[in-house]
Amino acid sequence: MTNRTFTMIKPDAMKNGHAGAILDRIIKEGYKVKALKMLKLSAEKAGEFYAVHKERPFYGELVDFMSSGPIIAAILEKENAVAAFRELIGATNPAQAAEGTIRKQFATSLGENAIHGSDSDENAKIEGDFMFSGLEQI
Ligand code: 3AN
Repeated sequence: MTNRTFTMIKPDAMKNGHAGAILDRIIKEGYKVKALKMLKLSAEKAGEFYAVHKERPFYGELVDFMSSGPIIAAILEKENAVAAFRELIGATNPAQAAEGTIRKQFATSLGENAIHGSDSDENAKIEGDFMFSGLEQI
């Protein structure tokens, strides 16, 4: 079984110069890139993307952060992509992320945690289609 997940390299990792190392790690872990672009989200678009967290106390902070600078968005393919990629990125809080995970290596805090990974096949599809047109997905 092969499937897809959606990721974003977040503004903190971009600003700290980790984008190349993170993409290299992802590719070395066997993910095939099916869509890729750099963009800067408006606050409105970031708010829409994270609408599920609207009622959470950190929503405003999250929207401000995600629209604070450029990101790299990508759709990735590998067997069992969603679960495998969540394992590769590590826990939401980098202080709790396992050794060898991307967040352990590159994230700075719970709010600024370097990278996003979809939490289900359904959300991977929704998030990928939110960020990429059909023509941009191979
Ligand atoms: P994950 O990104 O590991 O799936 P979610 O979906 O619970 O985590 O949260 C989405 C994003 O919201 C996280 N990547 C993080 O940037 C931010 N976030 C989550 N919990 C907190 C929190 N308690 N305080 C600040 N930001 C948070």
